[in-house]
Amino acid sequence: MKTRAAVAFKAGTPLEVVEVDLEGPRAGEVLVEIMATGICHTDAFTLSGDDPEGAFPAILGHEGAGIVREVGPGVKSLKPGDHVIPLYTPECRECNFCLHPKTNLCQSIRETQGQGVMPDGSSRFSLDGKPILHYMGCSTFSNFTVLPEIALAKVREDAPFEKICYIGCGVTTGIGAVVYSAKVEPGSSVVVFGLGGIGLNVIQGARMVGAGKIIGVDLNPGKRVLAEKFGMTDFVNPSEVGNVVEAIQDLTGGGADYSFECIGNVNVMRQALECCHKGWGESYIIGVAGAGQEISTRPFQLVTGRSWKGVAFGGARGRTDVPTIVDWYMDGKINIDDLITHTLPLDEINQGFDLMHKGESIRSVVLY
Ligand code: NAD
Ligand code: AHE
Ligand code: ZN
Repeated sequence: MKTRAAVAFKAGTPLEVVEVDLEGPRAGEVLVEIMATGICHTDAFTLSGDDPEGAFPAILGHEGAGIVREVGPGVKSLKPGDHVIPLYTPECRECNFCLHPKTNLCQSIRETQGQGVMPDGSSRFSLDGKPILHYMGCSTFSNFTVLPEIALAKVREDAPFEKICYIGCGVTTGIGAVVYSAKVEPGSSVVVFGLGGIGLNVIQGARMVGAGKIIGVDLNPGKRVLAEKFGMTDFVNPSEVGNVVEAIQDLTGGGADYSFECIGNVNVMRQALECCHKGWGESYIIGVAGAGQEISTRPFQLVTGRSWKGVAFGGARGRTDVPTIVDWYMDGKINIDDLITHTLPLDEINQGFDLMHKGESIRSVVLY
């Protein structure tokens, strides 16, 4: 079939909306009509050329929601008409990662996914007979896409696609880091570095579990009002304080119980670790840093009881946890609507990237 898609032909250039060819689902695969997709900073990161796994030409996008249109041989858990959210972290429920209680990082198809192809090693997308690569196993910047069955969470049919697409990455990444990974206790102090599409979800996750102080750190003072609405109790602008770590130690009586880095800046990652409380503070890296970047600190920071951790997709097991997060939204337990600041047609997708780079959006959502 033919489908409209925004193609990244090479790093550092805008996406081009063209009609591409899409082959139908093979064994264990599912054809999905994407109804809406968010634009995450990670899409911009890969498009910039900083992603060591970035390969082109590719169809980016990994934060979508849609409807199953066709299933390949052997697919049992899904049927045409089902509403689904694509999962860049799949859940096969069989690999040694899925069977381990301490991780959500299913590895059953990770290698081919990183190469931009389906598990059998080939791409379903092409243009003029030449293959175009998949991205993060999702490629939600295409109106129709093909995914493995294990990379789709079936969700309730009364949930609006244009809102729940954000659960495909940002919402789950932020709230999940608090709830599933850090397991933040009521009354804890939490610091969130970067108040964008991920950080604001960390903030609402912290409020949801009853954290005490919730400190937001951002260079953009324009993020303050929305962060307060989502539960931030204190704001630190690094350009207004001499030393960010000391400012947080002062606000928390010696250091934070938990910190989350939601930027992808290795210098900020160090601050996020060092602002944690001696003896027990835990720092979680969520932000994705470019090729060649490395983190550093004095080992004494760890010897004295701070822990440095990291998390992908909020520690969520997608097929199990994503339907629950959709319920949280539908029951009014979490706020997604106020974080979706812009909606755009596919033809204007590059404007969504511009808004992100200018710091004017939280999430832009493309509606097909
Ligand atoms: P975003 O652009 O919406 O937000 C980033 C925020 O950081 C902005 O508010 C910006 O003003 C602020 N900022 C930038 N530099 C800063 C600095 N030096 N000090 C303080 N604030 C600063 O991005 P996003 O969509 O929220 O994504 C954030 C990061 O998380 C990205 O690196 C993205 O790739 C990553 N990410 C990781 C996962 C995961 O599973 N680990 C999932 C999604 C996104
Ligand atoms: N490809 C990059 C790493 C990118 C990365 O860390 N991606 C996160 C999700 S970001 C979503 O917006 C992730 O899932 N990581 C775990 C994994 O298996 O990729 C690189 O550095 O090579
Ligand atoms: Zn993302």
